[in-house]
Amino acid sequence: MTAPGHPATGADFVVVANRLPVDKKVRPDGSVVWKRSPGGLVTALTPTLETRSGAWVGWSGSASQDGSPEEKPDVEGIDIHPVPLSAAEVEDYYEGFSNATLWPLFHDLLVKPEYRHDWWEAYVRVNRRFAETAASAAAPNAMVWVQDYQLLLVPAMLRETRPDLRIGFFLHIPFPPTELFSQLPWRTDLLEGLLGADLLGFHLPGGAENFLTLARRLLGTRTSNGPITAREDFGAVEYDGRTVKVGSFPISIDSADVAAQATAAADRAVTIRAELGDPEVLLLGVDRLDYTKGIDVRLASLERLFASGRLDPAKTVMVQLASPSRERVDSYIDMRNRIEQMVGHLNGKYGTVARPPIRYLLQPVARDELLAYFRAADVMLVTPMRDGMNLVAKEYLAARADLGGALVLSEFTGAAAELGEAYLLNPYDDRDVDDAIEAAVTDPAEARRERMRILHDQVMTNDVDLWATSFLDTLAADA
Ligand code: ADQ
Repeated sequence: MTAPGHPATGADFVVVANRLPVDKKVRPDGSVVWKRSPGGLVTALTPTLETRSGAWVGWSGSASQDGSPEEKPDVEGIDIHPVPLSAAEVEDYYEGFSNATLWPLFHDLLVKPEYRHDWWEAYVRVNRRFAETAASAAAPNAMVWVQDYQLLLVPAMLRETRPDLRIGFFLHIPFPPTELFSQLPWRTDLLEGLLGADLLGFHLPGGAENFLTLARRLLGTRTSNGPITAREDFGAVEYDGRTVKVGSFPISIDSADVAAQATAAADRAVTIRAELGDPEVLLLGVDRLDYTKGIDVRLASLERLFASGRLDPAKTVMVQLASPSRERVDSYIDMRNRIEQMVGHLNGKYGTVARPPIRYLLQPVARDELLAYFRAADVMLVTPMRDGMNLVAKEYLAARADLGGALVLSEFTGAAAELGEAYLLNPYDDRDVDDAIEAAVTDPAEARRERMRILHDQVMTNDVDLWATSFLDTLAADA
């Protein structure tokens, strides 16, 4: 029987994410083309979307003229439901509340968050639009999986109109401790928004525990207090006559696919090294251009290592591949200027005209080319000040089926919890950063290979399918 107001048909499994798995491009002549975007989330969820009747609710990535409904792109196997955003909503909900309030607050206040009531109002309005679209897409008793910090209010909004649904939520970024989260003028609204879910997933047990503490302190709810472990031991919050499960599900990548593609790119890797003048040491950084990623940390360390003679700039090349991100947000403009200045300074001081030690690209690199760089690099530098997980580290490890290379990894990434054999460092400690990079370059080949053997195996075993399946099985249990 169909409950009143519910669609008679609809999808059994609905993903709700800020972005659709396709990007809308408007050509100069005004015509529209949709391009499939090869994001990790799409790869992770495609098998589930294809085996059930699956739908995806999200924004196309470009502002609508007047908030008018979007046309529906045709994507094989997935029923796409675009959520239109006006230019003002992109500014206030996306660039504003999501990326200039929540993002810095959830990343240890690396820049100062702005608390603006007009941004909050847009966030509430847009979250409601996502929830309404999801409600109309979902079949009775469907499973709905809401993704990430742009949509914290959607679980409760969805439950209000569709109590029949099984609702999961996963946070892709760190979840902060009470002392930071409590700065938010809308802290209880956001907690109540999340508690509309049946299952709340975080990368690390620490994020899940922060959530339980906040629910207890700010809402006075009863919560479990036993330990939480990845995919096995869960926490619980008693709220509104229901039990909300809280757990740790470290995300990963399609490891087998990355390994196979990287092996196929082995020849290109040799060419890349030749194009760079066959340096003795090739260091690599690959990041969205974001102040959380610590690109400045690694550049500052190189300056010290060159200045002290611990690394020879004539024999070392560092390639930094950065993809443009959130280009209209002020803190991103400032950081880009700082990084470009550091690159110029290092090349000016330590390079020759023929051979600058730093090669910097600010453009997305094609997937096969990226994998060839992973395969070519002697040392991968992953040095964030804070990162929920960091998939680049895992992609690099999967790409090294040859057991070559070495990973330098910040302790402040979620990935560090699983990758203890990496050259771990504290990005706030200059000497520790320098020592870790130097060790990764100079340790005996056999020691580096042994570390890589363990790390490569870890990533091959714990892949994105394990992440998605363990979350969805936990969500389906006790339904
Ligand atoms: P991000 O902050 O975007 O993700 P990350 O996990 O490293 O960070 O993923 C970035 C992706 O973009 C990787 O697949 C990488 O290969 C790709 N990429 C980066 N630079 C590129 C370039 N120059 N060219 C082409 N591709 C590039 C958020 C959280 C993370 C969390 C993920 C998933 O901030 O902590 O790991 O979500 O949950």
